[in-house]
Amino acid sequence: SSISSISSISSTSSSSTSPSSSSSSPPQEEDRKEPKEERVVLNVVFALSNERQSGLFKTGKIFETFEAKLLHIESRPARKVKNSMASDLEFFLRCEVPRADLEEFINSLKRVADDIHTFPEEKVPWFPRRIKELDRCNLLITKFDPNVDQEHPGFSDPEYRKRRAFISELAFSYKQGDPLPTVEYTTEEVSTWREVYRTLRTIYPSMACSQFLEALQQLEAECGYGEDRIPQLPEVSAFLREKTGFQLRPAVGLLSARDFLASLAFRVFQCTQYIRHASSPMHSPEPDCCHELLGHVPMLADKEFAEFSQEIGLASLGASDEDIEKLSTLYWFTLEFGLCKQNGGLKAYGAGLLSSYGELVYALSNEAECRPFEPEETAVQPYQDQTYQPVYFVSESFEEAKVKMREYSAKIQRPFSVRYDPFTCSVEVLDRP
Ligand code: HBI
Ligand code: NLE
Ligand code: FE
Repeated sequence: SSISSISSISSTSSSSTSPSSSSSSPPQEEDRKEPKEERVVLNVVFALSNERQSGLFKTGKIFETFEAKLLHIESRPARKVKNSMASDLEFFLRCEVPRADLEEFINSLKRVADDIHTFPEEKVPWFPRRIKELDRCNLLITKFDPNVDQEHPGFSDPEYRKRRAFISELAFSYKQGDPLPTVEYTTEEVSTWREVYRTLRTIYPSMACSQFLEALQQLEAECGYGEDRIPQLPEVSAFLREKTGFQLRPAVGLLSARDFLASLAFRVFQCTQYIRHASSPMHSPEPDCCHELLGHVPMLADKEFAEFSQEIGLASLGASDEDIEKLSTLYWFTLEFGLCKQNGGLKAYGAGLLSSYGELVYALSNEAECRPFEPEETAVQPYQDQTYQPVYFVSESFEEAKVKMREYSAKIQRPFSVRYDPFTCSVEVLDRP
């Protein structure tokens, strides 16, 4: 191996943001916090002439002083040192150092070695490379959870909370490749579904985009969609696989944007199985099975939407926190709350609109503010996740939204690029030259 091909995207225990996957309960945000003293990974290359080779052992002392951790060391014959002899050596070290001591650490090394070069390593957040690693992408955001959020209509309903805990258990223990769990829904749950389905069904023909209407018709004909029963994950996932290669996996609840987006890169959609509280069928701030099955699933059955979704997912892998924030805002204003022009009228294609009677009617009324979709501007628009959106973004066509989004994603800076390999269901990571 050669020193010039140093990879800058490996992760160490302190630079990885991934939790351990062994526990069956989902990791909380706490688990991913950085250790108190921030440490950085540094690549160091230096040469030692034959006479100064003892300098290598002096570096050991420096490591000790700064509590630096050696991660890798290799040597090779030196190339460019002045008057170099065949026995002169060049060393490559990869090490972890407290950020506060970085400068002093490098200065100390300079005193014992010749021709020293250092490259701080860019910190890339952990991301899944294989579909199996989605088992680690389950960071739960509990802000709208009925156990935490006092505004949640289920907060003061112990029966509802118990039921939610039971259904969550199915998703907690799920591992990629397991058969998808089914839920025996109660009469009350089915009647909530019925109300949601029936009211939305009446306004879809005039308010939903054509791709949605077409897919919904197919779901009704081939996949048991209708007001009398809540469709189950195995049948819906099989349907999507045939249409676009998307598959479902059960999710405990609202996931972090990073984990949620990462699964899209693999054409996996994280799907909640519980249903909203019976007292608020027309709007829920958190995702539930009505949102997933009525809002997302029909859109994911469309080839172009599926591609759009996967592309946002791929753009998110290993992105910085700031870029994740922007990508999830873009996701929010397109795939969740997007509007587009069709046959001279405004139609909804965002899943958050297509699963909420209240907001769908509002978004297409004269009261709502609409602006043209421009990724650079949309990405920094504050959004509302408790109630209706203050603004909606309109695309000329779905094609246009996808192309603009693609141009935006191409500008995100990452020290590598990714490519999805559908044969192995894995992400290839290509270092930029
Ligand atoms: N989690 N389970 C689940 N379902 C979603 O639809 C969802 C999510 N987490 C984040 C999210 N959607 C988005 O709104 C963006 O933050 C990516
Ligand atoms: N507000 C949506 C609904 O009521 O179905 C859910 C949005 C989830 C992000
Ligand atoms: Fe959603």
